[in-house]
Amino acid sequence: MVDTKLVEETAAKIRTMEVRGALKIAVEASKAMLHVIEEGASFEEMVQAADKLKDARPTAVSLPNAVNYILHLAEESSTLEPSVAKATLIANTSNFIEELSSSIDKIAEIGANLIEDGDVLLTICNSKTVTSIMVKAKKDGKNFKVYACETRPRMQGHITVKELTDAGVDVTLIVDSAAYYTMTHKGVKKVFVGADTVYANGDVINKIGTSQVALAAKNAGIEFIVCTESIKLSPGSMIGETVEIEERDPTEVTDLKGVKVFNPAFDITTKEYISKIITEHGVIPPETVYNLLKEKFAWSIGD
Ligand code: RUB
Repeated sequence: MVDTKLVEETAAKIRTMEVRGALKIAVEASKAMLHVIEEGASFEEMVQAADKLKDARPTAVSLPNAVNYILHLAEESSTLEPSVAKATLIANTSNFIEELSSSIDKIAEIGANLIEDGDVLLTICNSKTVTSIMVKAKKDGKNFKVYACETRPRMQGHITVKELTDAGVDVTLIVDSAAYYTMTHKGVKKVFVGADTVYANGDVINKIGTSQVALAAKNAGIEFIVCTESIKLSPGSMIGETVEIEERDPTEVTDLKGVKVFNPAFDITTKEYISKIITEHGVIPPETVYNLLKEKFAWSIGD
C-alpha cells in the first residue's frame, strides 16, 4: 500500500479552497500524483489517487485533464522494461509539471503585449494568469490602471488587489455591482478574466459574475479578453460533455438563519461576448478553440 497522505491532503486543500485557481489546482494535484508514483504505486493505486483528486472540485477541467494525462503517461511507460518504466514515468511526469507551471509565464509575455500605456483595465476574481499578465506589463514599463471586482462571496478580488499592489500596479477595488458603472464612467478599455474550463465551441466557464461582466462589457463596447492555459480546454466538450457548475455552502453567502440561498461558484460566458483568448500558444479567437483542443488533446481524444 502506498502512502496516500499527500493525495488526501491535496484533495482537502482543493475542496476547502486553500489551494484555488484552476492552474494551481492542476499543478498541486499533479505533484500529489508524482508523489504516489515515486512511492511505487501500482496502476490501480494511481487510478484511485487520481479519482480522489478529481472528486475534490467539479468545475475546473484543468484538474481531470492533468491527472488523466499522468495516467496516460503511466499507461505509455507500462510497455517499457520494468527496470526503466518507473524512472521514465517520474521523468515524464516531472516534465509535464514543469511545462504546466511555466505555461503561465508564456501567457504573461503574450498577454502583456495587449496592454498599452494609459490603459484602464477591469478584472473579476483572482486569476494568477491575469495578474501575471498585468505584473509583466508593469515590469515592461507600462503604466495602466486596474479595477478589481471584489468577487462575492469569497472575495478573491482582495487577493488580486494585494498581488497587483505588491507589484506596483495602480489597482482599485470595486463592489461587483459597480462593474458597469466603472466601465462607463472610468474609461475602462479592456476586461481581462481567467478561465476554469473552455469548451470546444469557445464558451468559457469562470468565477460567478464573469458572464455579467461580459454582458456589461459588450454593451459598453469594451474588449473582453479571456486568459487561459491550454490545460483548461475541455476535451469532453468535443463529444457534448459539460462540466458541473459547483454550488457551494450557503454559509459563504450569509449567516442569516432560515433563508434560502443559491450559491453557484461559476458561470458560463458564451463566445459571442469574448473578443479574444490568450493562451500559451498565442492569441486566438474563441471560434478556433476546437483546433487547439484537437492538437493538444490528441492523447485523450484520438484522431
Ligand atoms: C477561481 C477562478 C479563476 C480561474 C483562473 O475560482 O474562477 O478565474 O480559476 O485562475 P476559485 P488561474 O477561487 O473558486 O478557485 O488563472 O489562477 O488558473
